[in-house]
Amino acid sequence: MNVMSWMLVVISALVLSTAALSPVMAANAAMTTPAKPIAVDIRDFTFAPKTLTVSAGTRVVWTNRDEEPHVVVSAGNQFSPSRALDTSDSYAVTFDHAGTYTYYCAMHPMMVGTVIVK
Ligand SMILES: [Cu+2]
Repeated sequence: MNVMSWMLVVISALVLSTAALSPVMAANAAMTTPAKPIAVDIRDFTFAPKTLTVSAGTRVVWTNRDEEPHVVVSAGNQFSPSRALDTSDSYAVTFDHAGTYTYYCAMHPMMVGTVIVK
């Protein structure tokens, strides 16, 4: 085996091993550390923030800061509705799948919010 053909063997071995490793590397890159819960306040008859963008797997926690009860309801029935939340009550949903989740308050349907899951 001369030097040139030996070089070709080394190069093709490198290319093959890189190709074999890349799916593993892609999988590692896609893995994210568990996200911390994200808070949405219900205050003055609005959801704050009104639109929230989170990564998949994030837990979103709504807390009612008003004196009036509120109910968090998914517009497309994509997650279970909360019970009536009294002052300081919380409701949490973990969003495992990418998508756009619009929700509203069952008692005040003009109160609308959106969770965008990437
Ligand atoms: Cu309400």
